[in-house]
Amino acid sequence: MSEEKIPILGIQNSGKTSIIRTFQREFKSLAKLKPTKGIERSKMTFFGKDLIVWDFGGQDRFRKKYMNRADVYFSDLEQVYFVVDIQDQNSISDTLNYFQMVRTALLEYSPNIILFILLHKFDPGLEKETETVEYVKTLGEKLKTMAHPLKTEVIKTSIFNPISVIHAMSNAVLGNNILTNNTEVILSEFVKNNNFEDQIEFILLYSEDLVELGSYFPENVDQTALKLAAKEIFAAFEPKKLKLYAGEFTIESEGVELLAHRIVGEEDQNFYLLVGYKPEKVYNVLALKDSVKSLLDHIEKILMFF
Ligand SMILES: Nc1nc2c(ncn2[C@@H]2O[C@H](COP(=O)(O)OP(=O)(O)OP(=O)(O)O)[C@@H](O)[C@H]2O)c(=O)[nH]1
Ligand SMILES: [Mg+2]
Repeated sequence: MSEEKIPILGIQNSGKTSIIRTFQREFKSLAKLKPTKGIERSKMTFFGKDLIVWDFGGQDRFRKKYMNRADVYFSDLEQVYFVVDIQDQNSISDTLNYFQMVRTALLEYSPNIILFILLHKFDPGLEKETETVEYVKTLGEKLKTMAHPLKTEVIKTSIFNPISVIHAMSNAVLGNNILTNNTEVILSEFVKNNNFEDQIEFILLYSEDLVELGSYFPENVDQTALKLAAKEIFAAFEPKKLKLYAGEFTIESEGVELLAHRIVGEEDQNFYLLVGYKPEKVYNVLALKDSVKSLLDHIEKILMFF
């Protein structure tokens, strides 16, 4: 099977290497990262699909090299990530210049790609700062316009909210996958049909290796709660620990209760459905748990085709 190449671009210090390490759950290495020299490749395998993530070190001298050999670096791609540091407004003109160059190269060598624009370092808490939110929104729109006619998707990420990084990177692993599209629909219909809008904080469906296969978030998702829940999720997903748990368990973290179910799929692959809710907002916890069980049946059937 051929390997898919996924480039991650952006200027120096924007957070590319941190994003890759977070996706690989190498949290310990985050504290001691050095600037990336040239291109660093890391190989990952998910669902039998081999990916090579190309971490394009972002210092100016390297950027020039990539652009001089654009035919080599930017041909035959399906998707590209471009990382923007939203906290460093001084570097934004540098970022926009680089973005423009990358766009030109992609239009020439891989015009059908999806360009994922990561508005990065959108750390938990920033969603409460009106000015930052406005700035980030405008920046996202500007980049989308600049990228035209390339297909784009704008995603906010932060290494302090690992779920946001997994969410963004799962696109690379799964591509434009029918299963994930279906799962998204099923999860949001589940919430709507049961009138759970005000009760459920989030729903996540993960594979064993923590690729997100689908998610539900309400419009005004509480980032702080999610971050805390994420910590618990990652603790629970340590492979050794996981064995201790039965098919179903709950975790409570700072007011968010996490209902976790393991689904065993074909060839003994594990999948996890995580439903986060605040008990004080739920009218009837037992009824909620029952509904989640029926959702599980539904998802189980779909996973069989995956
Ligand atoms: N606040 C905040 N800091 C971050 C985040 N992600 C990365 N950083 C910090 O940003 C700095 C640069 O991160 P790197 O991942 O090394 O950046 P890079 O894009 O790989 O840089 P080059 O290799 O030089 O191209 C480090 O100090 C990280 O700790 C984030 O989500 N929030
Ligand atoms: Mg780096």
